[in-house]
Amino acid sequence: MFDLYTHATPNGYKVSIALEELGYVYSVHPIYLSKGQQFEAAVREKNPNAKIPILVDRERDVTIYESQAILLYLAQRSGQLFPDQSEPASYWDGMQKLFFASASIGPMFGQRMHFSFLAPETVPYGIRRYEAEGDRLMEVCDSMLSGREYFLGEQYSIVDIAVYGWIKIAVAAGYTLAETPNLLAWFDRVDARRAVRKGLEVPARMDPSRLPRRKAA
Ligand SMILES: N[C@@H](CCC(=O)N[C@@H](CS)C(=O)NCC(=O)O)C(=O)O
Repeated sequence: MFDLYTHATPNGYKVSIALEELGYVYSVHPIYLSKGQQFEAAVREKNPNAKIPILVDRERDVTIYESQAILLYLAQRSGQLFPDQSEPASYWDGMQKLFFASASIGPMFGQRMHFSFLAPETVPYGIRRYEAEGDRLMEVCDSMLSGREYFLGEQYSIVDIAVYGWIKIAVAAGYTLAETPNLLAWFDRVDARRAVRKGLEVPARMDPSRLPRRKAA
């Protein structure tokens, strides 16, 4: 029913986790980023921004990129994992947190991984800036989770899936959640879900040992 173009990355995992949670049948098409396969014409015609994840819903002839848009599509298609528009306060609480995941969590955590682990040169200002912003965002998440099991309250949702992708890679890279106890409890709760474990196997298990050592500023 679905074709998922993905790789073992935070954004890729979000979609495989959601598909597993919803029990949808899907074919996996691994895109090897290190080989530059995201720039091939067949990928660019699905996503002009040349990035994974991309989801094709063959039944409806719909192709979507941007991980939060894909999560919202799956939630609306299934009628699960997100508040209904008939409950405006809950719906917009979910929307603002999805945008927060798109505009803050993904870009800032991505830059932190880049400057602290992957950049070919050591840029102390870049390291300091994104380490501080990453720490600050983990505190923001911690405050959002105060007194709540999940980002939207009692109900697990695509907001949890969107944030989990990046917290998972941060933990795998050696960041601790000890200073953010609400985030730590939430992470353990989400990490233990069967669909999350299965989604993390798609397309292949992440190997954090492949990351270079963390750079000092
Ligand atoms: N905002 C996009 C970001 C997608 C993204 O950056 N994907 C990365 C992998 S996590 C990628 O395809 N990188 C390849 C490249 O930048 O060339 C989303 O949420 O889907």
